[in-house]
Amino acid sequence: MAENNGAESTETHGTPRQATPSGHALPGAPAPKAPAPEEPTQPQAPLPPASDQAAPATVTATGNSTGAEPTLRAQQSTYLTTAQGGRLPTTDHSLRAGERGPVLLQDHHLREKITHFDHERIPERVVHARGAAAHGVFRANGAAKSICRASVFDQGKETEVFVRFSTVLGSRGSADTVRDTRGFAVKFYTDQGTWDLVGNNIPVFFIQDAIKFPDVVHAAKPHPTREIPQAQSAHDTFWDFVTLHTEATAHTLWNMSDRGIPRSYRMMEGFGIHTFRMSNDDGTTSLVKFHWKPRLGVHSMVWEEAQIAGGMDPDFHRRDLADAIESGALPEWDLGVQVFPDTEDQMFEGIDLLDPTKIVPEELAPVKIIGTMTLTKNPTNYFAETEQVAFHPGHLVPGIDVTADPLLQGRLFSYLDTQISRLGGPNFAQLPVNRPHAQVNDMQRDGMHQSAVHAGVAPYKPNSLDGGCPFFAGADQGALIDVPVAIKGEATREKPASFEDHFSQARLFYRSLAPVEQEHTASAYAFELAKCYEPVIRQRAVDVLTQVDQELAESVAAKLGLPAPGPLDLDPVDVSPALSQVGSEWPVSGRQIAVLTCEESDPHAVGALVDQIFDAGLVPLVVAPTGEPLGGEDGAVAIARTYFTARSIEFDAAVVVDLPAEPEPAVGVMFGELQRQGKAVAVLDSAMEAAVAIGLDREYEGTSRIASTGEALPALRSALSRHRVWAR
Ligand code: HDE
Repeated sequence: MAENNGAESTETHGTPRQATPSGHALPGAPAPKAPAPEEPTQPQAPLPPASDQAAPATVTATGNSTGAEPTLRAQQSTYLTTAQGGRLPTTDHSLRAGERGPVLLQDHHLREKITHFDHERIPERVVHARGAAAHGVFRANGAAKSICRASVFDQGKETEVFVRFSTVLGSRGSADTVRDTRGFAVKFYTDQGTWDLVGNNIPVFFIQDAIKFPDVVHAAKPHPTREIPQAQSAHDTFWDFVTLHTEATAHTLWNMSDRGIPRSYRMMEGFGIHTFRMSNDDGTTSLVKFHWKPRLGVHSMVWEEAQIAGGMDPDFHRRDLADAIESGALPEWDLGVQVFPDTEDQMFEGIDLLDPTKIVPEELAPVKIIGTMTLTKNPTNYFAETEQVAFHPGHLVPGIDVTADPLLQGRLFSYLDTQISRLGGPNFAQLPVNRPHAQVNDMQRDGMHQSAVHAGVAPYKPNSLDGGCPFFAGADQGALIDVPVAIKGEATREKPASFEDHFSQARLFYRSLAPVEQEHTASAYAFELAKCYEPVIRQRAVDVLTQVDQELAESVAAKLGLPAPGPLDLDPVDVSPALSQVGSEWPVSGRQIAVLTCEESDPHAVGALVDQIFDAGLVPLVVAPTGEPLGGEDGAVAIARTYFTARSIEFDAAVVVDLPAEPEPAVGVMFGELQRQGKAVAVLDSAMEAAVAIGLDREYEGTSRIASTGEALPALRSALSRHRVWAR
């Protein structure tokens, strides 16, 4: 229970009293300028909520709210100034003793400019360093209200969010398209305080206990000797760890599957992984697992695309997210929960809900949709927002609580700790992107980078000098009341028997995949293991796979030239069709379509096709031999790429309108890639022979012959909505 909600309190609520020059409070002393408000004796209605990212109770020395206009505050003057506001006549010439003489130490602008520059970088995140983010809004549909009292789930309620997607292993400048898990962290700025749902795109984790986190990260990061490989799991130490800690088998399998190389952040699922505890208005509790379901479906690259993109466009995912938002193709996800009874053993259908290496198949516990998130705005400044944002799985609101999952418990310690060093002290909650949109009145004071000017003299409780402020809230004022949970047992470093099964869920995942996905997974294992220098590690990895699936173990062994495992006696598992990405149809909005042309192409026909593609909500990229617009300057069709700069990875499908009479080799390479990557190609009759001559296979399942450009989109749509021509 809260200690006090005002009624029996001896404390009074009011504006802090004025301090004397010596710092002592003078009860009831008037403010120097404005007349002092009368000091109330009871808790009052809160002030109106701060506007977007406004600073709660944070006042500058000049009396302005620092948060109300964060961007204005950063760039207030039309003139270039020093950091102290002195206007500058130049910033290109340092002060020198004569035109050719030495630079003078007294040049403050020079020293200030270079000193600030010297300190522009902060330490990158120890994991998840490479990320991209966006602002958005979450709209609740009311379906969670019966199980959760958090106001963010009130029917129709809109809550602002900031979302950061990331890779895990690479440094800040590494490629987006590497094989890795992706972070999916959402900050909900709710009116009851900030709630962070800090998840991943894979629903299981490598380890069951946070105490192993430094070990798995040391194993996965570049080798300490040569600091290679960057952003890769294809190396000895990673495979050494995951084969010796077999609880990592399921997560490793997910990483080796197509889930490890998403097509776009917009096309990833997100998972809270751990089980959380929700409580409703009556105090009834339920256990839940969170799922984000992308409206565009879950889609991946093929390995060849990921590799080419790593060289051609290492910022592929970052660009894709920002372009989509800028063009109005706003990414959307439904948020859902799997709900389980909060039983004493916290098990469901034999699955330990506290084991973060396990999922509960959706077929056993359907995902109930409780709201939708739309990303609406790109960050204004990468450093200020995407880099400085600080998520924490312990940022919770009333009605959402943690469980005893030992991985989650360790995370609750780690995030704040790492942020204190990454963000240079304990006051990073005052940074605009981290400020709650609920009102803040804490008793934390001082520290590095303190930018609030706190009034009053008594940041402790109870106090009689600051009018007793701030007050405690009770449940009816939306206080964070801990759910009483019985804890019993002896302190032990043992793990429960239910954590011993390391393979059945890996098997469940693998057997739920379509054959083409299984093939990709086996190839990924072979690729990564072939990069390991130590034969013993390759063999051990195959040995682990013999606990998962006969065919997978055989296939990987064959690809590595290792002996085939003998017949295996593995328990059968039920499959979960929801885990496969193949077979469904999805909206095609935002997909990129190449329009291949030559210098003589009819600008009207190409222009009409470009319009049709735009009208259908897709993005045309016209490719031509040179950058000269088609049809001359008037009524021209702009050229997005030349054959020299274009590469297959940018397109989800292609329309061949014309080809140059003597195409450069890059065009043939593009056809080969489009086919290998299972992308649909619509070819005008008139261009078919030329296309076949340079490598298009007319028997390829994805090739369609069209008589006019008007037939292009209908010909491509079905393959696009399935993401790929899977029968390639
Ligand atoms: Fe994290 N993780 N993590 N993690 N994590 C961090 O916090 C940690 C885990 C996740 O975009 C760090 O501010 C431990 C699981 C995301 O800013 C750090 C353990 C899941 C992000 C940290 C885990 C995640 C992080 C590094 C094992 C999915 C990026 C920088 C117990 C549910 C958030 C930072 C962003 C970041 C610790 C495991 C998700 C070091 C100790 C499981 C999405 O505190």
